[in-house]
Amino acid sequence: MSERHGPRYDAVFANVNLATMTDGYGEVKDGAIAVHHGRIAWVGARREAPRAAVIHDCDGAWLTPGLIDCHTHIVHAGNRSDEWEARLEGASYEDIAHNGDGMMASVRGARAASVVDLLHQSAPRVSQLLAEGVTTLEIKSGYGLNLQGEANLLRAARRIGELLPVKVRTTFLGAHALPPEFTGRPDDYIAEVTERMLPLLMKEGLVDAVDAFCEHIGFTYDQTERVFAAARKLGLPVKLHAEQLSDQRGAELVARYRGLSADHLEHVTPAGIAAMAAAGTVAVLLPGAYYFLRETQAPPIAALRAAGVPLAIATDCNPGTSPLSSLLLAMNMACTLWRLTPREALLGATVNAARALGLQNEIGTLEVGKRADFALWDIARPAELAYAIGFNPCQAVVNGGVMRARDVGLPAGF
Ligand code: DI6
Ligand code: FE
Repeated sequence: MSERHGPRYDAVFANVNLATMTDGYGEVKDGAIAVHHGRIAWVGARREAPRAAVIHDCDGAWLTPGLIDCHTHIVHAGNRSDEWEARLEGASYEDIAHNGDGMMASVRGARAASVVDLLHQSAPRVSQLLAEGVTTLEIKSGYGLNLQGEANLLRAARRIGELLPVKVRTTFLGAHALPPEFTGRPDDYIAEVTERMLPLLMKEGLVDAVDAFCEHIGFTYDQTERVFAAARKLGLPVKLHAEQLSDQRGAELVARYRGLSADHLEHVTPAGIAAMAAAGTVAVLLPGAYYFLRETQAPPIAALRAAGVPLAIATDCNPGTSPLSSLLLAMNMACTLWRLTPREALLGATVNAARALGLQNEIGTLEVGKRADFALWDIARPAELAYAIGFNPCQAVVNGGVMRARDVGLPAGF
């Protein structure tokens, strides 16, 4: 490095322990990491750290890749604590869905809300995630179930990415439930989703991926395949709510379309697992929904692991089945309820979550060339991240090389 031309790096974070997540935790004790133009430019031991314009002394903190919540319905209006209370008094999720409540209450709420309403209601939940070191967030539509409603949810999702320090990936989930206007005509609704909604939303730049709910209270295998075929025609990647309540062969279907992920998977079969492993489709585990619905059928973790399927963990933040806005708690639940190791849990919220979004070359590990998105933690060992219940050891967050305070909200005036 030539002194005359000044330092080659914008900033160095020194006096840190790194969990690079490149080989398990990929620990580098007493390390340093340099950033340049928003990217990671150097990773190594502190004693070899290069010069930089700015040196951040991190006081022995642990530094991990920014966390990634790869499955959320976080943009929604209102909540369903009334339905939750009814369930505690004896009703089942299916009973509620068949009564036209449940998800339909959220649909009515979303349709009545403006983009600004959706933004105001959702930002506090997003802020909660961002305070836990989340730097990338997937947000699904699926409560509009018509062109205007779905567009507004996705516009609010995009606005969140503009107004808060987080990268947002949007997923169009038009095939989430059958809207009341289409009662008895699910195939006509799928035509509306594939022939009108998806192309128009795509044209507005609102869709990064396409999802569906393949379930006896959602859509059939064949209807889901029509959605995937439409996505493929537009060059969009697919993912699927698969095998949450029953086996529909959804994992096989999404793997056949080389999908990014199959999500939930409590009822996935060996054939589904084999298909996912062959296609490189990530298993996104959602312990919040399992917990909140008091499910008893755990996803077959040992079989997924044995097949080499990458395991990601996400909040599934939604008002009906997972009113959870803590990714750290999701990690704890995955360990406690399903016996993931704390290392698998952190891999699931970093490198494998990146893969579930198709962003594995961009984020998820501390490697030269990736975006400089980090979380800094006041912990002694990485396992503490999944260990604590309802405790947040995040000290600060770095987005694209820029350090920010842990707690952030919408800018004043919003
Ligand atoms: N599975 C879920 O757990 C959520 N959506 C889905 O397809 C539930 C969404 C809701 O009940 O509002
Ligand atoms: Fe979901």
